Amino acid sequence: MNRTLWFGCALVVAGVLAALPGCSKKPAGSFKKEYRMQVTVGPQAYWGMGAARFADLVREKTGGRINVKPYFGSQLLKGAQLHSAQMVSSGAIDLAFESTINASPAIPEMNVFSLPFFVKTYERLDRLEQGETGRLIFEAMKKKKLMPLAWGENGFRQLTNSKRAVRRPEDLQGLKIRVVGTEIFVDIFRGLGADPINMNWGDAVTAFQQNTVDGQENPVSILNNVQIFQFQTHLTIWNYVVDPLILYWCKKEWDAFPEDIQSAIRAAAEEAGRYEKALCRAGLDGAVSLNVLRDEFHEPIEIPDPLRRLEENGMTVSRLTDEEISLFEAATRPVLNAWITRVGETVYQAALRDMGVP
Ligand code: X2X
Repeated sequence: MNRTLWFGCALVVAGVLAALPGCSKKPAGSFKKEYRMQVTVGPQAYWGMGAARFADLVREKTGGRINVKPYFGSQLLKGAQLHSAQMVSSGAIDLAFESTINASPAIPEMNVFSLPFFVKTYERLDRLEQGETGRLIFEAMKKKKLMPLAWGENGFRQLTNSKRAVRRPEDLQGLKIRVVGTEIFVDIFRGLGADPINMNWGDAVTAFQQNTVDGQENPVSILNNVQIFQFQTHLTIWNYVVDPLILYWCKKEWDAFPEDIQSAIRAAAEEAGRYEKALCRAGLDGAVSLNVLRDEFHEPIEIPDPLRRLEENGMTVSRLTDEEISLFEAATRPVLNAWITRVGETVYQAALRDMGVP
């Protein structure tokens, strides 16, 4: 067969194969040069380190065929972190390692983690992720053209401010608190008598530095990351909401990957998620996560006791007692009740069952 004829036949065969149902998978070698990943925070935050680890693992496990590049600080969104799910769904961004808060405008079910004083403990959180609740959230994502790959974690969100120790709802009266731009946070802080202000994370960090807000709420890993103690010295540990992360990919793009690529990426996501979670929990769950980091990842951690580090840097830490928590719980009960319908009764009931709450 001469060369031209051979080439022509090969083209015809390739065309027929491509037209066959089930043959729409991308052939090896036709991947994008770079898959862009949205990440809200910077590379030094544990969340950012998890994103970088995922990119490394994907490269390693796909033999360099898939190149994921994290874009930190919501660069791809010009700071607008709440648009992440929508952008990944449309394929404008390939993937995200994103907070369930930031994805909640697209997936309202994710607000189950932001119901005030609902989840409270790591044990309950793990049950939600591994149970029916997690499954329902993943299903809701797929319907919105997002392919969930693994859970990560930002953590339980704690309150800091520059004015006074907050131990009771009345201590929050009139404090100007930066919150993420989703409605449930405004409802919670208004309900507690504070003055909540929506801001994207990049603007929030500037607001802390310039002292244009009195306080904010974020997990301790983020507090250490932005050295909040330089600007605000009162910390309230109250676990009032939890902030899991999910690593997700544009579903349309995902479905076109060959199976070996899908399983390599999934394995990378699971490993990176487990690593990132351990970083965020280290020193906050007894020895559990410190041991995971040491035994599985062989990595010493720089801050083995994140709360002590905040205290050593001048913060006063108010660890609320159960009685104190119950005052906040009562004060935010109307918000919780109002948001059950927004989360959806099915997910809410699944969450109660998963957590073993009667
Ligand atoms: O904006 C925040 O507070 C942050 C960084 O925690 C989230 O992305 C939800």
